Amino acid sequence: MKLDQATILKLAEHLEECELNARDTLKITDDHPDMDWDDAYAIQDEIRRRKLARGNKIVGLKCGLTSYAKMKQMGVETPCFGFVTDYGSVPDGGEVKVSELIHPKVEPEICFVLKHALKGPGCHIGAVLAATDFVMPGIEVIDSRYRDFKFDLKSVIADNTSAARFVVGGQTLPAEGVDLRTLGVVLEKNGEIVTLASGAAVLGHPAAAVAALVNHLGARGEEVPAGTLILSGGITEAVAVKPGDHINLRVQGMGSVGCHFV
Ligand code: 0L1
Ligand code: MG
Repeated sequence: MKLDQATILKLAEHLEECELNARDTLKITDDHPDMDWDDAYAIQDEIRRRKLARGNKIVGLKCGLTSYAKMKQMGVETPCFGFVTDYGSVPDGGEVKVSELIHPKVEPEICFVLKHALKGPGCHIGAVLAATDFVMPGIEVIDSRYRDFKFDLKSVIADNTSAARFVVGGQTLPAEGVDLRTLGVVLEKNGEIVTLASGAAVLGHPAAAVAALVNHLGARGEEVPAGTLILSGGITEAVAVKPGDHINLRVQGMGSVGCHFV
């Protein structure tokens, strides 16, 4: 690690205050160009600790930048991992208040709920599918705290991978009942199709993103417990939204899930 503990605490406080007050900032690597990956995750861990200390709950994990479309859109080549919160959970068909966010975008995702714990290293698609209770459609609302979404991967990791809000819904399916690679997803904004793709856009198979998350946490000695909700990452590029927009995600054989931006 390159940063001392005081700097990690200060950066976590700064990024979390930006999140909670919907205020943007410059990427933190501008002032800390030497920070390393461990520093980045240590800042994210401190943000998580602050939320837990405040009484918030961590209700799921997320994989970010797992599709080639997203990597290309953001100019990075490696996935990243974060968490989602109780206050970030929006009911299917519910409202997302844009005034609480900076510059939200939406991503269509396949979400996994585990029936068995998973621990890396060595986790693979087969282990993920065997441990999955069901999969379901989800919309992630991302909201980078960095001005104009201008960042590098370490800054994004520290900023809890732009996590803001999420909606899960539609129909759940057992993972063995569906080929997640050929699964078609269609994202609509105000009734018009804005982007579409199939599950294989996520690292060849959405379960590969979950395996990567499990291996990442395994390297830190952490297990992913049974019952965990995991967002496997945006299947397409992210789509900007504004007040008045209605977003609907249709996933082949799994119905649809949606939300309104107000
Ligand atoms: O969930 C995601 O793929 C977001 C990762 C962070 C990068 C971004 O804000 O687009
Ligand atoms: Mg995402």
